[in-house]
Amino acid sequence: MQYVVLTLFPELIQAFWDNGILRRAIAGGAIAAEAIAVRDYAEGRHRVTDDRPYGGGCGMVMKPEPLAKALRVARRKAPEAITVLLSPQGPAFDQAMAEQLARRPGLILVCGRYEGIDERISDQFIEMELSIGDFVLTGGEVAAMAVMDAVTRLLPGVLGNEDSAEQDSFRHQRLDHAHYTRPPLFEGQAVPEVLLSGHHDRIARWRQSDALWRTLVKRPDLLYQGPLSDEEMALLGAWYREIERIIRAQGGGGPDSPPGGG
Ligand code: 9D3
Repeated sequence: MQYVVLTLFPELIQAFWDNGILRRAIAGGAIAAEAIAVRDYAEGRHRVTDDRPYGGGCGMVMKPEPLAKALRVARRKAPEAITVLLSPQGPAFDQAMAEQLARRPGLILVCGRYEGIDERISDQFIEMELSIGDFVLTGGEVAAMAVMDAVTRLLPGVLGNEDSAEQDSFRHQRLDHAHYTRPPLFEGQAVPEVLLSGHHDRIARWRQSDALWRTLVKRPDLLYQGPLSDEEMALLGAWYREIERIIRAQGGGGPDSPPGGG
């Protein structure tokens, strides 16, 4: 995977590549990464990259000429890559999109600053736009880093454990179960006993149950998005019957009976 990032803040992107999994992925040859400083392609002593918007209004717009020059350099370096603009107007980046992008040979990631880039650059060069969610950033760099982070960990050989990325993709419509490590008692809080039992099948069942419970409570929307497995149906059914028993033990007539038992 080849990343080329166009940015006014190459040091920001370089710091991201210089640490953690990304650094290892570069050292191991799974990815190649290069930042292009758009300012290097701007003219004049001050190398101005922005200008006032035609039609007036507040804020500045990234000038087209430096971006066009930088993009032509990027395409020469990564001729197979798709050109992506990080933009609040794009569709929201998700795990399915990360999986699709991970199958491509390269990504040219264009980071806007100010109010955005001149529309003629979008028309001429941009093949795809991506947002990372409905909140306002100051530019595309943090979004580009999020995309590269999510894509890189899916590439073959990047996570030491070959199947951990794949495990995620099977489970990505469920939240993870809780995690614990030593000590067994921390500030009065014990680790669930089953995890210390060594019964691997009971542990697997506890984890599936915990993951489903957390999904139900924190992200019920995920349970509407795909089918529940037979095991999940059984777990949900057991909780449902338990909740019914608790309500009946209160003297209530069930979920539709009036508050306070009538
Ligand atoms: C007048 C409206 N502008 C400011 C509120 C629009 C605007 C322009 C540029 C808002 C944000 C930005 C900079 N953001 C990005 O470049 C960006 C982004 C984001 O802000 N949120 C989520 N994903 C992304 S991807 C790129």
